[in-house]
Amino acid sequence: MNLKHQTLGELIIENQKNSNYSSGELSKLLNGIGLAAKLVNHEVNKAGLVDILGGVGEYNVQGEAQQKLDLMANNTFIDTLTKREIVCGIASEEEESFININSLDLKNKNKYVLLIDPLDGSSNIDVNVSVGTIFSIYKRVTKIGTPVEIEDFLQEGNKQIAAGYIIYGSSTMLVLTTGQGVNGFTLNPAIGTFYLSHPNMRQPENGEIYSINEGNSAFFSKGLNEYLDFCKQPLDNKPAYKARYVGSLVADFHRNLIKGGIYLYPQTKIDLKGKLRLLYECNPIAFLAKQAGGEETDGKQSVLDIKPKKLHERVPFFTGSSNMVNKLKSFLKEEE
Ligand code: AHM
Ligand code: MG
Repeated sequence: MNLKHQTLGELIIENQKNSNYSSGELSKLLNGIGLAAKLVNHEVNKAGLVDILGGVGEYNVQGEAQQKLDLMANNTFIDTLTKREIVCGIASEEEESFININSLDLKNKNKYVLLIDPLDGSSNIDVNVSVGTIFSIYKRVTKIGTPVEIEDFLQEGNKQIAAGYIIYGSSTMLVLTTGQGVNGFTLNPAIGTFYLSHPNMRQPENGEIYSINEGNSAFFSKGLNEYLDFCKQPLDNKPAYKARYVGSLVADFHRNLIKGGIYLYPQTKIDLKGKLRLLYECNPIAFLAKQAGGEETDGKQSVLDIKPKKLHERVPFFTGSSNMVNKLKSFLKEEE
């Protein structure tokens, strides 16, 4: 079959034959994520039509105003996956603590836990700009059949079994890795099927785009500001790089994955750990970047090597085309 005619479901079944995870559990989980993504996509797409926009007047665990669609996406992913009994635990950026599905059902013998940012970039919802869902899957480390524990979630990113994102953009795409490269699927909304539109995605080694909230530059380190000056240095009478920043990690990463570029969310003198969450945002995106031939770092080490201490931990994060990230690292190293 022509690869481009393959669906997400077909590719999952095909991978199942070749992988160690042949029990079908991972396949069911990935299909469940695909289903929840379609439900969220449906709501996000009609957001302008119904009274669903705007905040709900509540604050999530990070102290940020929650949007109605944030809550809807959170509930949709949790309900869909809990009802299908395909995970033993879920941790969400929108929930203070992890959800123990085994304590609801002691017959639950599933071995995977899911970590999810149900609707990333939600400050963009009101202005019709792309938002996304980011997810990460690990094998639990505690005994199967018992309630999950915090250590099942606090694993290093390099232990991820699968990770991906859904971008609700001009078209809806699901981009996925199970550790054998990266594949991108585009949703055909007429029939509700994800088709393999971007097989074996590779991030160009070089790029011309840098993506950062430069409005914070007064609070950046000297080394980072010197790197940003370098990005703006003219080369052959034109600027070396273009600045492009959506303010939605999924959208900024997705563009840079395809075109080549670097995304930066550093620590600042005010936010010493940066803004992005290690478990829900940085680890899954870093896994995808590495699988696509790109690079990632927290400025000193791969984020995938960080042993998390808490669920909502934040880290500085830089990811993109390998040569661009390596160049950034040389500027950050000089200031150590
Ligand atoms: P969120 O999970 O609350 O949406 O925050 C994460 C988002 C990222 O998608 C984006 O890259 C970043 O926050 C933008 O932050 P800022 O507005 O500080 O530039
Ligand atoms: Mg987020």
